[in-house]
Amino acid sequence: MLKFLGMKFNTKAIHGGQSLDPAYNAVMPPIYQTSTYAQTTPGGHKGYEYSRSKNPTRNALENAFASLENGKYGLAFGSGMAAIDAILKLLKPGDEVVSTADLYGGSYRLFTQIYQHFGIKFHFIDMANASNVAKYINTNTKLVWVETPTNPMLNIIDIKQIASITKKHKVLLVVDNTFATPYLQQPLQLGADIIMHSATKYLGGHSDVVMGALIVNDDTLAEQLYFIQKASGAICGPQDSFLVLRGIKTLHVRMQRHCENGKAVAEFLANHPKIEQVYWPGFSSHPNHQIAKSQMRDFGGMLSFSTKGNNYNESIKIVEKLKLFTLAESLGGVESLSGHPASMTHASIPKAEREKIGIVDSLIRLSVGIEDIDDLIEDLTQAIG
Ligand code: P1T
Repeated sequence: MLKFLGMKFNTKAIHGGQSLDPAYNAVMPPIYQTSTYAQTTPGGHKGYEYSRSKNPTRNALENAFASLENGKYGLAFGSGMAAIDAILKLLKPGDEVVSTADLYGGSYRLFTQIYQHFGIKFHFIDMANASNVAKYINTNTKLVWVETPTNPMLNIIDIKQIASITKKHKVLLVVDNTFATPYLQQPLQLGADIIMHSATKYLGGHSDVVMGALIVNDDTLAEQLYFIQKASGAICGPQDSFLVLRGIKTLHVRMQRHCENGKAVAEFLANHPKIEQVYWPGFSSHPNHQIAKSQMRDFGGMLSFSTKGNNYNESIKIVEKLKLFTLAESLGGVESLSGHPASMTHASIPKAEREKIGIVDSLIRLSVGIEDIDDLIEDLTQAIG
């Protein structure tokens, strides 16, 4: 394995955790499309017994995940939700979780409609002021769930400050790093215990795979999660592992352009007379801009906005008229996407809860891709009118 001290991020994206394939020195890991491995005597061959437990293509990807996040262990799952599900299986009935109120609707749905039924209690709170978290921690609290930037409001949460609270109370801190990616923010370095990704998004980068990832440093925690991965079996296949590994090799180049285009689109919308508000952490007026500046390298390619007077019909007209920004679930691919969180990604959050955190019916979310910025602005101009 290529291991030298101080490998920079851009080099890690291409080489991190990788070694030449032992069979033919293949530069890219082959797609080991096999469920099982011949054993000369019971006990497996070079540690490989059955692909639910271990697969060489998946291992290459898991090593890349660990390397990118400066972590010791990486684990790949069949979706981001499967990765979240594996974390929640560390808990038992009676345990409590403190989570940011503003988060991906699917995470909220898994927490409230599945794990709450197994006796786990969730507190959804505003973490803009990190010290708020301490008020909700008691002897049953096992986990603090942070998404930053949040989906879809682009709120920023101070990871370092929350880590100082979770460490004091011996509670695990999980950071969903999907929006930022390790290019922009590295939560283990800021004190998180577990990093979670929907690798479907920027890590894969091409809207052709659904996948999840976890990265940890602690040996015991890694052992527990590997056990859950194997025992519950929500793994990803070798073909998808290959695709995400290939996507990761251009992560740094794509992210740089996502950030440039995201900034240009945010500024265009902020100056548009038909737009009420633009949510993007790069604005100095963003409530947690200073934290974003200190914990992120740049501000990313995700943003949300509302139309003047919070006009639902106006917003729907815009997403229907957009041509380059395809109306679709998901984000983080090379192509630009638009979404209507209230009826799409966040529909499983009750309307009253949704509106409390700012997901009004006129809110539009954009995943700004890496097309030519002039074409993206032209598309927005014709759609907004
Ligand atoms: O879709 P999946 O790979 O299972 O990942 C779930 C998930 C977890 N965390 C965050 C922050 C996410 O944004 C997602 C998935 N999000 C979308 C599909 C979306 O359009 O927002």
